[in-house]
Amino acid sequence: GFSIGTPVPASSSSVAGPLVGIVMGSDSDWPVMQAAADALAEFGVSVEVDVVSAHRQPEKMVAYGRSAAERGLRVIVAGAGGAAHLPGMLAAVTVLPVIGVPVPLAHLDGLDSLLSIVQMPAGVPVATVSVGGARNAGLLAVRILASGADDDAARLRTAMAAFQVDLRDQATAKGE
Ligand code: RP5
Repeated sequence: GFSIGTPVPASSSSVAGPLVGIVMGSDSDWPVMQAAADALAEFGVSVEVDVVSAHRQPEKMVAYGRSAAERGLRVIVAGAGGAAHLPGMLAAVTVLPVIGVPVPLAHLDGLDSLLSIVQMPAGVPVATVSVGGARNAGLLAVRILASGADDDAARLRTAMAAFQVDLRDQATAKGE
C-alpha cells in the first residue's frame, strides 16, 4: 500500500520538497505505478504520490497541474487506464515534462490506454512509455533530472552510469 500525498524522503537529495509527482487515475493503478516510485527511490529522488482522476476529479486535476511547477516539482509521471486522459490533460495545464504510463485494464490489453495517452496533438507533448511501463517512466524522470546543471543532476548522472553498468553485467551473466 501507499500513503496518498505523503512525500517519500530522499536518501541523498539536498532539496526539501518532492521533485517528481506520481499521479494516477485510481488507486487501482497503484500495483502498476509502484514501479515508478521504486525506480525513483533507488536513485534517492523524492516523490509525492496522489490519486488524481481527470474524469472524476477534474477540478483537482487542473489545480494539481497548475500548481505543480511552483510547488517545486520538476517532472510529472501520470498513469491511467482505459480512456486515459490524465497525462494529456495535465500536460495541457503545466509547463513541466509529463511522462504517461498506459495502465492495462481487463479489456483490450491496454491498447485503449496506450492510444489514449500516446496520440497527443502537436503542441501538447506527453512522453509515453510502454503499456505497464512504470519502471521506465521512473527511470526517464531520473534522466530528465540528471540533465540539469546542478550538483544533484551530476550525482544522478553518476548513479545512472553505474545503473547501466549493472544492466550490462546482468545481461552478461545471462549469457547475452
Ligand atoms: C481510470 O479508470 C483509472 O486510471 C483506472 O485505470 C481505471 C479504472 O479505475 P477504477 O475506478 O476501476 O479503480 O480512470
